[in-house]
Amino acid sequence: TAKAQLPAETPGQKESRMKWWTHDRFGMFIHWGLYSLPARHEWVKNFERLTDSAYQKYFDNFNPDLYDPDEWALQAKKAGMKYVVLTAKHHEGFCLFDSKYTDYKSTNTPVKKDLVKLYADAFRKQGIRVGFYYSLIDWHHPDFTVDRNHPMRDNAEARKLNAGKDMRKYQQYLKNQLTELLTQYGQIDELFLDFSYPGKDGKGRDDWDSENLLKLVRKLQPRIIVNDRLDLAAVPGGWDYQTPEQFMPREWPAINGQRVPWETCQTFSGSWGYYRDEYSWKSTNQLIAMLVETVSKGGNLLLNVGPTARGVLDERAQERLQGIGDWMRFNSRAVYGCTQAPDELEKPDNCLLTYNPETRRLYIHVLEWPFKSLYLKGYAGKIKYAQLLKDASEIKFRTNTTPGSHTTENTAATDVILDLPVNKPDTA
Ligand code: FHN
Repeated sequence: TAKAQLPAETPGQKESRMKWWTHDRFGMFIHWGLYSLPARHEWVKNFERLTDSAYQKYFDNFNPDLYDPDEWALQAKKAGMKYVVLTAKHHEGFCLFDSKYTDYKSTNTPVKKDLVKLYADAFRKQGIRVGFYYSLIDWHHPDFTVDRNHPMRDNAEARKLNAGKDMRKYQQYLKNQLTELLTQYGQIDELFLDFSYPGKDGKGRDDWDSENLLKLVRKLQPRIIVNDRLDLAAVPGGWDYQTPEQFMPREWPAINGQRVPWETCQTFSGSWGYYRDEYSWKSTNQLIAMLVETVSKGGNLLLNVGPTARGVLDERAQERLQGIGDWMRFNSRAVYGCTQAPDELEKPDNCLLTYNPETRRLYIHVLEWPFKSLYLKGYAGKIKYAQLLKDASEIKFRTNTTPGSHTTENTAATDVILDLPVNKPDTA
């Protein structure tokens, strides 16, 4: 297929299109599908080499009777999440929406509902921008060839069926379903396509017909923000943001010295789908620090929940969302509209910095409360006023006032000393 010319866009146009995203910083990822029934990882079909017929029992029993997307949306809103991305279809191929191109969809299961429609309406009602995750990979579709990532990769029979098959029918299926998702559910603000694995026995841009797919996406939703997993890294306009997954970049990712938009997607517990028996859950404080560190490096955090097969969020997730929301109530000003602090401002020990370039306010996130003084090297003349964010109580600051005496703090005249309360007040 001839490769499409992707729509040209100036850096200023892209910046304007992504302005809300760069401002909002914090979104909810939702991984939900048939894999919520086995409840032991969204790759269970792959890890356990399950055939379609072995997996069918999850389709036959998919009935999230307690599904209430209004409840999910309220929990996201209270946590301070400004956008949301739901798996409309994950690698298992099961569609949470009423697609006319497959029978493998939620409206044909006992729940009989278009879960995506209910999701989009509920989150929009709370003023939360709506996005989709859509899997390029499909371990159920007959035209998706068996490859090194497929559950049937070790099955000679399945491999033989494959021989000589090309992906053009499947490419059309992708286009048809993305057309449904991008025309029947209102404005879609983010599209998380997942994922390419080019090379031997893999799949990449030619298998997806990526340029034509992306051209279609941009035609249907011109303002949409698209991730970097179509294997178009080297193609101008081939992606909008980088997607470091379950890790924290050491610094703001850059290409040829140019910092790029990025969104790290993270889980509470390591698994994306609901995993009943997984116990390595990150603490609320770890998650808050993760959000702050992400923003301190100019990035967005897409934090994932994996609802159960009854359609409710795991209590462990709800507890953490509540804790993050309690923190955001007082501190969201240090997240929304913020980014990495100017390079000339040195980061004090055990602190993270976020900065709002419009208000020119610097936020110092103190991870380890120091005894009495917080040293700001080279900040002299740069600070007008300092306060604790939570209660707006003033924090006095000075340069070193008694050089040479036994009380000297050995700081240079260009340094500033913030005199913090000795004990971290619960208002900090
Ligand atoms: O294989 C998927 C995985 O299940 C999950 O959806 C993540 C989320 O970014 N993406 C792929 C792994 O990179």
